[in-house]
Amino acid sequence: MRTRAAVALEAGKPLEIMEVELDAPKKGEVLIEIKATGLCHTDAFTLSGADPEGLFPSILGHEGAGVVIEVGEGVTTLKPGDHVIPLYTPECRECPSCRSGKTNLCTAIRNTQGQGLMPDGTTRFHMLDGTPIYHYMGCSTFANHTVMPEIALAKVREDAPFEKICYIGCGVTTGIGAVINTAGVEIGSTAAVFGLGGIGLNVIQGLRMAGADMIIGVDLNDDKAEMAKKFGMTHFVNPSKIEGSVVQEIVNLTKKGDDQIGGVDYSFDATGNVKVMRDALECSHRGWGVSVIIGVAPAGAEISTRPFQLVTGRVWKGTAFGGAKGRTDVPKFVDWYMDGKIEIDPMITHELALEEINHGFDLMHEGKSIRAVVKY
Ligand code: NAD
Ligand code: AHE
Ligand code: ZN
Repeated sequence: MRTRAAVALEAGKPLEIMEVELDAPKKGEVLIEIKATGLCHTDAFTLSGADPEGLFPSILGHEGAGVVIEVGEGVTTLKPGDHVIPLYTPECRECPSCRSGKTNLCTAIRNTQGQGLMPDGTTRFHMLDGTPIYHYMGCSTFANHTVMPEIALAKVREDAPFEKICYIGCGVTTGIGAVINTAGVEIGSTAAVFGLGGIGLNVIQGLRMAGADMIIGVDLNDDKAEMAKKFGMTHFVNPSKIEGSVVQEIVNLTKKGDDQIGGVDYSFDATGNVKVMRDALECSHRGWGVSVIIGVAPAGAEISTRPFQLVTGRVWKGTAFGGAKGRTDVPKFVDWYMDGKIEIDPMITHELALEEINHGFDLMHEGKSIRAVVKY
């Protein structure tokens, strides 16, 4: 069939809207009509050329929601008409990682996914002249239709609006999951969140749900503070507008009573900047502070700190998709949204047509959007 897509032809160039060919789903695969997709900073990161796994030409996008149109041979858990959220972290429930119960990082199809291919080693997308187009994170939601493995689709309730729940496909789950699954934040905790964008705001929302007392937001853009306050931020620090270091500022903010050491119980990097990751670790409390890396850093970037920071009890962790097991947890996030337990609507600051997708990335780079969503 033919479908419309925003194609990344080359690194650093705007996406091009064009008709592409999409093959029918093969064994274990499902054809989806994508109804809406969010624009995550990771899409911009890959388009920039900084992603070691970035491939071109490809169809980016990994934060979608849609409807099953057709299922391939052997598909048993989905049928045409089902509403689904694509999962860049699948859940096969059979691989050693899934069986371990210790991680959400299913390994069933990770190798081919990283090569922009379906599990059989080929692509379903082609240019009209037959040139293969790579898949992206196994999802490619910047196409009106896509083909995905059954194990990478979460079936969700049918009364949930696509243009809102697409955000659960990455940002919402990553941010809230980082707090609940990865950090395991307790009631009364203190926390610092670096980067108050589409991920950081969801970390803040997760911290409020977990019952954190002090939630310090850090961003270079003052405009991000207003929305963060609405989601539960109690203190704001703009590192470019303080006298000393951001680490010292946070340590001072958290000194209380006879605890004059200071530092937060939990910190989160949602910027992708390795210097910020270091600050996030070093502003966490001696003896027990836990710092979670969420941000994705460019090819070649490395983190560093004095080992003494870890010797003295701080823990450095990372999280992918908030530690969530997609087919199990994503339908629950959709229920939480529909039941009013989590908020999504205020964070979707822009709704665009596919033709306007490059404008959506401009808004992201200018710091003017939280989430822009393309509605097909
Ligand atoms: P975003 O662009 O919406 O937000 C980033 C925020 O960080 C912005 O508000 C920006 O002003 C702020 N910022 C940038 N540099 C800063 C600095 N030096 N100090 C303080 N603030 C700074 O991006 P997003 O969609 O929220 O994504 C955030 C990061 O999370 C990206 O690196 C993205 O690739 C990554 N990510 C990771 C996962 C995962 O599973 N680990 C999932 C989604 C996104
Ligand atoms: N391809 C990059 C890494 C990108 C990355 O870390 N992706 C996150 C999700 S970001 C979503 O917005 C992730 O889930 N990683 C786990 C995985 O298996 O990819 C690189 O550096 O090679
Ligand atoms: Zn993402």
